[in-house]
Amino acid sequence: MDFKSGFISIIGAPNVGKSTLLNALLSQKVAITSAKPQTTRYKIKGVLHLPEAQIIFVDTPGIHDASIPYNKYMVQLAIETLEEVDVVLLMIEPFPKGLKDGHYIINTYLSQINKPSILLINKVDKISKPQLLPIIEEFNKIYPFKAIIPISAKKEAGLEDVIKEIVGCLPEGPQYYPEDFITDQSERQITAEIIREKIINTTREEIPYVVAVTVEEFREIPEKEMLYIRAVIHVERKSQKGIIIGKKGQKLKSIGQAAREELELIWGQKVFLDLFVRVEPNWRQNPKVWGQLRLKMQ
Ligand SMILES: Nc1nc2c(ncn2[C@@H]2O[C@H](COP(=O)(O)OP(=O)(O)OP(=O)(O)O)[C@@H](O)[C@H]2O)c(=O)[nH]1
Ligand SMILES: [Mg+2]
Repeated sequence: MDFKSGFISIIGAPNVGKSTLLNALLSQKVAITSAKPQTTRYKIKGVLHLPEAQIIFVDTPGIHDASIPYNKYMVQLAIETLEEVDVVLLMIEPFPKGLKDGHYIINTYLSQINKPSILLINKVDKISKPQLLPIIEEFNKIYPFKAIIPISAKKEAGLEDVIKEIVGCLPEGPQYYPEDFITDQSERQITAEIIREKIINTTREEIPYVVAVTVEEFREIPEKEMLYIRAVIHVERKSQKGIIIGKKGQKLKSIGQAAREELELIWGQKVFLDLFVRVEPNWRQNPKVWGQLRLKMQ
C-alpha cells in the first residue's frame, strides 16, 4: 500500500477543545489548554506517525469576532490554515452557543473553500444521545462534510474514528518529517507556553488575556547539571504587574514553582527558573511590538 500524508487544520470557536484533541491524538502534551477561551495564540504543528500515514495536525487559535488587533491577528492565523491544508477538522460544542458558532464558521469561512472537511462534535460526555442526533442532522443538511463524528477529546472517546476518517481523506504523499519529530515549536516557545498556561490557570478577569511570555535565556549549566531559564512576563499595565507579582511576591513564586515542576519533567533535568514581570503598554494594540516579543512566530 502506498504511503499517505497531509496537513490537517483543527479549527473552531475558542475553548471548544481543539488543543485538548491535539494532545489526545498525539498522546503527548504539545499545546497548552485551559478552561478559559483564547488560550492558543499560534499555529502549532503536531505530527502523528502511523505505519501507513503521517498526519500533520495544525492546532489554531479559536475563531471569534475579534476587535482587539492582536485577536484579529490570531483569528487570521486560524483562517489562513484553510488555504494551507489538505483536510479541515471543524470542531463544535453541542450547546446552543457552540452550534451558533459552528454555523458562523461554516457560512463565513468553510463554504468559501473546497477542501475535504470533517465535523467533530466535541464534549459529548456532557450531553445525552437523543440530544446528539438532531445536531448531526442539522449540520448534515448545511454542508457536505466527509463525516460528522461525536467525540470527547477529554475522555479520549471517538478518536480512532477521527484518525480513520482523516486517513481516508489523505492524498498519497511522502514522510514530510522524521519519526522523532512531534512538534515544530522551539524549546523556548514550549517553555514560554508552559509558563503562560500556569498564569492563565491561576489568574482571573483580564489577566490571562494581557499576558505574554518570552524566554530570554535558555542554557545548560553543565557543572550543576541544570537548565537556567530566564523568562519575562509582559503585561499591559502597572496594576496588572502588581497582580502577577502578588503580596510579597507570593503569586509570582507559585506561578514559577508550578511552571518549574512541569518544565523539569519536560526537559528531564533540574531547572532554575528566573521570572521577571515587565509592562509593555497596550502590546495587544500594537503590531510593531508583536515581532519584538516574538509573538509572531509563525
Ligand atoms: N467535558 C469536556 N471538556 C472538554 C473536552 N475537551 C476539552 N474540554 C475542556 O474544554 C476546555 C478548553 O479546552 P482547550 O483544548 O484549551 O480548547 P481550545 O479549543 O484549544 O481553546 P482555544 O485555544 O482557546 O481556542 C478545557 O477546560 C478542556 O479540559 C471534552 O471532550 N469534554
Ligand atoms: Mg487551544
